[in-house]
Amino acid sequence: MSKPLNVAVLGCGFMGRAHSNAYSQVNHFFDREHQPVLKACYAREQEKDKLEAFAKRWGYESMDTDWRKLVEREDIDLIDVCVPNFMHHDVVIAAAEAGKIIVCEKPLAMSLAEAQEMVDAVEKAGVANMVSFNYRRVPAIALFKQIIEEGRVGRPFHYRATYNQDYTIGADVPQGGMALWRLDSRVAGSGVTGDLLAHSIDTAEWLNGPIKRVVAHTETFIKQRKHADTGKVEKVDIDDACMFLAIFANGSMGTFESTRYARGRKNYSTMEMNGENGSVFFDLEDPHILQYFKYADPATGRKIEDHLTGWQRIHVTNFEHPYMKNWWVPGCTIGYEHTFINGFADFLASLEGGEKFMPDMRSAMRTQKVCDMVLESAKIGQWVDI
Ligand code: SOE
Repeated sequence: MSKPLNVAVLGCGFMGRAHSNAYSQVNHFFDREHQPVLKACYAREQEKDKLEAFAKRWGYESMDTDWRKLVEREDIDLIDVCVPNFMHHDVVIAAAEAGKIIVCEKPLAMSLAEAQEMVDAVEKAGVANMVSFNYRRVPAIALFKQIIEEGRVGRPFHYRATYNQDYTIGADVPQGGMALWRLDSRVAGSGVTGDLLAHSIDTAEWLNGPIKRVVAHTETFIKQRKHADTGKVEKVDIDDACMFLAIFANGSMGTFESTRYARGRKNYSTMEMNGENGSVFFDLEDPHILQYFKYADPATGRKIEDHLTGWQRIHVTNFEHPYMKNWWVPGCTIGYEHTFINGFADFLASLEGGEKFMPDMRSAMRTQKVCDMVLESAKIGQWVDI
């Protein structure tokens, strides 16, 4: 049985493209009742030409430069929020009040207070919702989770995450405007903490449980930049880099590092966990590989390390690996865009009575809280309890 799911995507930038592609592809690879239909798209009036080209390229039936009109349309079932962060709050609340299913890009909000209002609205309306922390749907990261659940890491001691890029090093890079709104705190909320560490925190708590305490330091290396909208040199208020230490509720210690000033690092997100029975390591710049070090048998705890033991590089493309039976034959890799397709496949399954989709907005609010506490700790220079 097939059921059309009429989608309106708000935003026609990087994420608008990633989501449009995922809606177009999901039914080609996963058996789901819901068939997303690209019904409408939105961008602001200043981007009308770009919106027209976007609508044509992806085959949207209609477009609008007033998002409220799309939220009010009876023939739209799902509102997908891919606009800059400062708009998430108002769009999500209006969409919840209109009874729409909601997909929202990360970070959920500009602050915990905003996130709380959004969660209240979606829970009051009882609408299905997802937040697109897409990296949980990288097969190798899902396998990381499986390995932990199988007891192969055992008692965890350390969790280590980095998320480094290098695209803002130049002093002549402007803040604001289409691609660089992430540098404008009024539009983005924060810098690397909300944009990049939110991903690392989401996966860290998913893999290793809740973070209890943090102590952070942030830095803004270039303190003034020309604003693309006003043409004036203005103060930069976002964090260019952030490092924090974390104590997890399970007693393990964590380090988190993120910067947009790591020359040569483009989308370098890594995570490593070291436990009593073994260790696991993942690097997003090598996304189909998961590294695993086996020390002890999870059933007995007995040492199995011997003269042949070493780090295994698992090529995560077998039918036994998460999501991979829906893709190609073993050995053929998938890429960045597939994480969004895998995510929508899980979300549609949850609409059809399957497992509850995570992270939903309540879960993403938790990540927002950790981000806010990290920034608070950097501000006061002290440990903060979450
Ligand atoms: C920008 O730095 C960015 O596009 C993030 O906003 C995404 O969430 C991340 O996945 C890649 O980098």
